[in-house]
Amino acid sequence: MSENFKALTIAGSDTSGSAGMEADLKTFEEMKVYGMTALTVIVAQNPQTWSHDIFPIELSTIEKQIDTIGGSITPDAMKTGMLGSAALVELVVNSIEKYKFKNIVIDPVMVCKGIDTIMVPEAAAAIKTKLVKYADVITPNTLEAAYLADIPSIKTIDDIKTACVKIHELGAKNIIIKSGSRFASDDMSDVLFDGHDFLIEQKPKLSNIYNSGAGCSFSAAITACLAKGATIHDAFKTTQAFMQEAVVNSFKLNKFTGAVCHWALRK
Ligand code: PXL
Repeated sequence: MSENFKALTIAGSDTSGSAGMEADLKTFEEMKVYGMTALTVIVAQNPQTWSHDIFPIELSTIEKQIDTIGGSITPDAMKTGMLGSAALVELVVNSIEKYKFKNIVIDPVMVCKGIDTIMVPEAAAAIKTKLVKYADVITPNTLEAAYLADIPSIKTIDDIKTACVKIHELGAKNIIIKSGSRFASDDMSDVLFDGHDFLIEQKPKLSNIYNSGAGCSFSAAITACLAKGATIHDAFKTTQAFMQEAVVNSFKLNKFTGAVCHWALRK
């Protein structure tokens, strides 16, 4: 009989289903990992403009959810997504200490698609100064990585490498920076830095695709792999293959957005 692995996500709900805890749970399921959630915010989109409204869940309610899991179930891995306040970041830090969570993946959600400025500066600052040091893996995009590394911008692979080293100095064990489509070149690159070596995955930029939820799904896939006992290098490779198919098979949801296809490898 195979073992049943379990993972927790402390994340927000994206009502449209492409990002946030919806993406995390779909990814966990595809990777045969049992998913659990502590919900932090609810994001609702305006159907006429697709502007995002964010409705925070009360801190004490989030604490109760984390206690449900930490106090009675031992997750094999956990990840964080949208943490909307410095107080919530502190709660997550305290919970990691209290429940000795392991295989911790920090997706430092600070920006959302279409909004390229740091959404909640006090939460971003708390992530940088208090949470990053607990990360077994941290998975920023280039905007989040530039913020964490305190460099003006990230435009090249060399910039990514510099940011990786600086974020490693903040205490994160492994850093994966995803250039996504923000690079000016025809390629996109994901870079893993394990504190010693860089592993660079370069691939051509795809056209006619949707990538909403790609960041959340990526970090969830890494989390699922770690829950099953994979090394960081194997987790990185498995996640690349999973995300490639998910993005190639992405589909339109409405006139504003589309979603990556979590079940693409089963098609
Ligand atoms: O992709 C970042 C993200 C994370 N979490 C939630 C979101 C979004 C983007 O919309 O809604 C809940």
